[in-house]
Amino acid sequence: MTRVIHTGDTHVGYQQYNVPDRRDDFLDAFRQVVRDAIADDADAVVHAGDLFHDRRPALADIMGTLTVLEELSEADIPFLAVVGNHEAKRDAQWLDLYESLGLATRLDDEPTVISDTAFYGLDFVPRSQREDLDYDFVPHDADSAALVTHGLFQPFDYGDWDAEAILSESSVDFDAMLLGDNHDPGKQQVEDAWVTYCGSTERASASEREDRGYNIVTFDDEVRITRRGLDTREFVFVDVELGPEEGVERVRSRVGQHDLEDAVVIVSISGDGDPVTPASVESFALDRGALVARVTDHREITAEEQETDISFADPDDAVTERVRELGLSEAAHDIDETIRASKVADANVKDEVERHVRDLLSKDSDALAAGADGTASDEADGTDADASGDQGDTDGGATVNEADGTDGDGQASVEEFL
Ligand SMILES: [Mn+2]
Repeated sequence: MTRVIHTGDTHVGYQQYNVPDRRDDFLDAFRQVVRDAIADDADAVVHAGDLFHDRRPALADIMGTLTVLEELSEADIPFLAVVGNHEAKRDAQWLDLYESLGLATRLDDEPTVISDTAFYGLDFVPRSQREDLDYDFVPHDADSAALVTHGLFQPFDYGDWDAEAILSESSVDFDAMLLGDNHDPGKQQVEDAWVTYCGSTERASASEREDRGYNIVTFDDEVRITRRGLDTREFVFVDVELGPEEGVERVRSRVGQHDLEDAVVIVSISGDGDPVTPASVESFALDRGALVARVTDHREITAEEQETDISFADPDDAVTERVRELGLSEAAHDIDETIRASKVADANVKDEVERHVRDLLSKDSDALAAGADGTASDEADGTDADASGDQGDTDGGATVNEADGTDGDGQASVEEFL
């Protein structure tokens, strides 16, 4: 019997919302996984990619991760990993550094046998290069075998890489595929194998509402997958649907019903009612001890109301308002978020947008068509393509121009980023 912890998408070094505490949170979550493995005396920790958020992690992140891996190593528990899309470099990987220090094993097409299970690895492979893969693995004589890899796999939603095809083409019979990339955990049976995502260990975006955790995978006569939760930063999600004539007071009162101390507060406004200045809700939450507060207003506000509502107290708010006026598709909004907001590190923006656009277009060739509610498409034509280097820019005027670069009225303008 072999019992391993399957984790991934730890995104160490991600300073989410530009708050240093959040950067610590991502390392803390990874440390928790490792300490659980030690407490449980797991046979190994298997990491399915995106150990780091950025392919150029800061020295503090490299050192912090080193310290965590040393703890694991002192407990004689192997760390087996593959390279994800966030951290992949063209030449040597950070994982190789840890491997050279005896702290990690980079899984590949040769078996790494732990107890009576053979583990293999396949790093993230960009879609354009997948046709060249032959899924040829060196044979093993262990009782069970698992493939650890990173990508969006069918049969899960949004998959663009077919797990069933990999299982049938592989020269080794795998009992399980241990996956990273999709931050939502899940498991499905494909033919005779279990295909499972462990999920991220901290919320890397506000869409990751469910509690975070990891998988415990046991290889015996059969494969068993259970989950264990992690104690991560508190997120408070407040979804407010405003009725006619309701406004900021209603939003504040809903937000005020929660314990906000040290929490990340994510407020989502929909429905009807009066204009609400996000900054007024955000400062309300911060006054009550929130670490971070973010407000998204999903209502359609007319241009007339908009003019009286824009506050330049915070240029980011003004940009958010302006971007909403542009009538972008959901897809273009996503891309704007990638480029302009702090979610993706500067160095990764170009690749992330490229990957995202490819994914979107492969699913729906109209994905980047302008949203139906566009009111300002004329102004949207200034396609400044230099946004990727300028995320830190706090000059309101300049940032508004950069936001135009993601204009959804043209695939053409988006393609300038590629
Ligand atoms: Mn990830």
